[in-house]
Amino acid sequence: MLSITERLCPVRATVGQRTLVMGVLNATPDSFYDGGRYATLDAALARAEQMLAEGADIVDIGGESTRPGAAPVPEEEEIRRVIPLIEAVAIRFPEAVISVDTTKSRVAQIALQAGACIVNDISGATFDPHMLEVVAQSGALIVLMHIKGTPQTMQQNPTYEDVVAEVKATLRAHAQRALDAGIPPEHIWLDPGIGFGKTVQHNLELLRGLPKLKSLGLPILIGTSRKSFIGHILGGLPPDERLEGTLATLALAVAWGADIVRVHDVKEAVRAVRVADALCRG
Ligand code: YH5
Repeated sequence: MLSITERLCPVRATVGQRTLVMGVLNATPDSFYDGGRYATLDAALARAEQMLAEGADIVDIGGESTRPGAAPVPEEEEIRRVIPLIEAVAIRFPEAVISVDTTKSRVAQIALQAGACIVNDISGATFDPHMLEVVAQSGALIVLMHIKGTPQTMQQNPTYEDVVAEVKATLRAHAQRALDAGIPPEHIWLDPGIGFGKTVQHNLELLRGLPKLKSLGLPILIGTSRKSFIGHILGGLPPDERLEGTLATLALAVAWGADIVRVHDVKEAVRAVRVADALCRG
């Protein structure tokens, strides 16, 4: 079994050189249209294999739906959903870099023992007081995302005086807390949290304001994939019709300094960011 430090090598060597693609793998029961646990695990493993073959640098495995208004998932249920899949992916694909999408320190701790090396925390490590110590003592990398409120409340009339300035100040504070907890700067990525307590206009301002977030000096992850602001701009298109709009956001996010993009459509995203990288990074 590789250590967390060894598992992190490929991302540490490439981040900042080219745009990394994080593929979304949902371990929620509705995601693979199936009641039986083994069939579900098999379908999810097949999807992981496909994403890796399509060029995903990271596979992001989550068991809690963080869509607006979604009910929280109890810790034991999240563990039942996520840990067998992380273990299976880590064993079948020993080179895969796995992140766990969770806000719970116990889920993170078990996931890191099962083969994950990145914790993707949509709360910026604010929902669980033990998250930063778990990440610090394991040697894992953490993604600290901005959210206004909770997934239950975030879309209830979010307001900001200056969304870019407020998100930047919060992300700076999140990073400082992580540093104070003993996490090295090379193990901290920041994310403005597109769609998490933001209106369509806020999301657009945040993407346009990416160069200002870059001045925090840490890698920036952007998650726009299939999100509702894209459907809104395109006259109300449903999630499965938002690929082209997503690719437009990726190209500009790369131009404005995104280092990692989190996407559902790996093949298309890899092609888009490779071309954007060639244009932007020479
Ligand atoms: C993110 O931005 N997002 S889960 C609603 C949709 C489509 C997609 C159909 N986890 C992020 O992907 N982690 C999620 O409407 C994330 N950054 C990071 N770091 C939400 C999601 C989605 C929601």
